Amino acid sequence: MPLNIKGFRIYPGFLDSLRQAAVVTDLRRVVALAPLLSPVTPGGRRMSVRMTSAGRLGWVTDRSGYRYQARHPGGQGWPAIPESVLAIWDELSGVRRAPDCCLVNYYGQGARMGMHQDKDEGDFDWPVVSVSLGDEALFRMGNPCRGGRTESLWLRSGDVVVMGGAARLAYHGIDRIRFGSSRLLPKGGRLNLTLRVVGHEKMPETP
Ligand code: MD3
Ligand code: FE
Repeated sequence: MPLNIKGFRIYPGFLDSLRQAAVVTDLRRVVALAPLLSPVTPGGRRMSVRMTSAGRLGWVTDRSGYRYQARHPGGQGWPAIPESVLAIWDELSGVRRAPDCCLVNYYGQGARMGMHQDKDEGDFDWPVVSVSLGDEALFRMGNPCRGGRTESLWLRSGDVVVMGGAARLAYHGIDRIRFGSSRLLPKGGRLNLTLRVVGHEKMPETP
């Protein structure tokens, strides 16, 4: 059965191989300025996905919690979101403001991402645009509450997903990748970009 969650739109093969390669070239500069990190969750577990960000704000996690912040943990500001990536947002997001954050997720062999909601942003009314590059990934989409039935689909290199409306707060995750299924990245693996409007930064909890 196809995914039929209001607000979930998939554009299979939206980026041709030339555009995929151009985005990867631009991401090499992002990763050179803001190296990929192996983040640790507030519960103390190291994530298997490596991450960095571009844009005004980047998403980070450590023992102090999940948040957006203006600097890479190394101290430098985040690099700008490449034009090749902003163009995808402009074509598909349906909104006229720029994203604040491009979260860059790298999945090496065996990496996965457990079911979660994206709710560290200040405003959930804006869409999220996700770009898949490299190896195929088994994506799982659930409901706005934990549990219930889920649906799975393979995301392939060049696919773009737009999450808006009810889908924006649905639980989702990546169960596994097919390491070596794409030749886009010479060393294999998968890159996923998520473009987000963060709005105002979430304030630390006041005791
Ligand atoms: C559904 N990334 O970075 S992208 C994430 O492939 C994340 O790396 C996955 O979940 C990945 O938070 C999935 C598809 C996606 C992105 C954002 C969403 C699905 C979403 C936000 C709300 C609902
Ligand atoms: Fe997510």
